[in-house]
This record gives sequence, structure tokens and C-alpha cells, in this order.
Amino acid sequence: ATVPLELTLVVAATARDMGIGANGGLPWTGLRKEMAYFARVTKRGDGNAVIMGRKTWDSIPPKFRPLRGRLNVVISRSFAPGLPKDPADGPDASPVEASSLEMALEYLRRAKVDSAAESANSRGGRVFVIGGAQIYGAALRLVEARRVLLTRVVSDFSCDTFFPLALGTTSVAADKTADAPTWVQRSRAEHAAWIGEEVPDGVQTEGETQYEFQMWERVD
Ligand code: FOL
Repeated sequence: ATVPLELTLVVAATARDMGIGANGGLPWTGLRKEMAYFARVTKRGDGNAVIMGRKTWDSIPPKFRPLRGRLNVVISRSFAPGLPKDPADGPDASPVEASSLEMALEYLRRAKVDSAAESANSRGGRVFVIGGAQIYGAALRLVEARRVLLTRVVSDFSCDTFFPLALGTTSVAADKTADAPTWVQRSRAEHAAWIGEEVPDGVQTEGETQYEFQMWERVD
């Protein structure tokens, strides 16, 4: 039996135009508390996985990758087709290499049902999609994409990469197209209950930068 797998996208994006990146990296520097939130939320619980594109993998400082305590799955069209192989040295040593998001999910579905102790996702961990734009776009086309943990960066930054869905301006976001899913912003209490920690209220300030933690869910 296949376990339905639910995807949560985690992203920090500018309020003005959903900018997420510039020149191969994040648009900002020094959002240490924001990054700590990302790390805590994606680690909490057992057996979580983070799925990312190859460019996002390259953007993570080598000393931080693979992201510790999470099964890292990296997607590149140049990886071997078919079901990804288990990483050679356990989940913290090397990432799982998948040729598409679909193959990454197929791998994680099997990891859920197999009893291999090494499988970082075998105890029902959460699956997070952590970017970048191409992988967010692929994820948003799937029914499995249920939730977005959005850090809405109020301060403006010049960006060359954008999150492919407008969220965070009003409490309901609907694509203009027929059949497109509707996204609603959940309350701070619902957000806290889902991530398992208190959510700081209102606009946060780190250095010169202002941002707000939000949770959005797709309603169908
Ligand atoms: N989501 C949010 N909310 N903020 C982000 O900065 C973010 N970044 C990415 C995806 N979703 C995000 C992709 N970029 C690291 C670096 C870049 C990156 C994601 C993660 C990283 O080094 N993470 C370490 C924390 C290191 C530290 O403590 O400074 C980790 O263990 O998660």
C-alpha cells in the first residue's frame, strides 16, 4: 500500500514580487533567526526529508550540506533516470539523487513503507520542498503540495528568481485560471500547532530587514 505523501514548501520571499534569490544565492544576508527557524522547522520530529533542486544544493555552504538531521534529496535532470538509489553512507553523508520531483517522491513513498532503519523517512517524517523556483513550480503542480511555510520579507531586495505563486498580500490567494487551487492563510495558532513551536507575532526585525512568518494551506 502506498502512503499518501504530503508536501510542505518552505520559502522566504519578498512581499513585493515573491523574490527568493539573486545571483545563485539568497537575496539577503544575515537573517540568522530566520534561517534558524528554517532549520528547526525542517528538523523537528524524526525522519524528515528536504527536497531541493541542484542549484539550491550548490547554494548551500558546503559545511552545512547535506542539511544535518534530514534526508536530503537533490533533483537534477542529469542524474540517472529511474528510482533513486539509497545513499551509500547513510542519510547524513550524501544526498539521494533523483532525476525528477516525481522520482524523488516515488523514492520517499517507498522509504515510508520499507522498514530499512537507515531510511530517514521510514518513520513517517515530514517532506519539505526547499526550492528553488523550478522545483517549487513542479511541486505546486502536484496535489501533494498542501502547505507553504512562507516567510514574507517586507523589506525589498533586488531578485532574479521568484516563487511561482503569489501569496501573502491578502488572506486568500487564487490563481485567475479556472480549476487553480485556492490558498488560505492559517492563523498564528494553527501555524504554531503545525510546526510545534510558538510563532513570533507580527513583523520581525533582523538588522535592517523586516519579515513575518506565515502558513498557507491549499483548500480543495
Ligand atoms: N526558507 C526560509 N524560510 N528561509 C530560507 O532562508 C530558505 N532557504 C532555502 C529554502 N527555504 C528557505 C534555500 N537556501 C541553508 C542555506 C541556504 C538555503 C537553505 C538552507 C543552510 O545552510 N541551512 C542550515 C542552517 C545553517 C545555519 O544555522 O546558519 C540548516 O541546517 O538548515
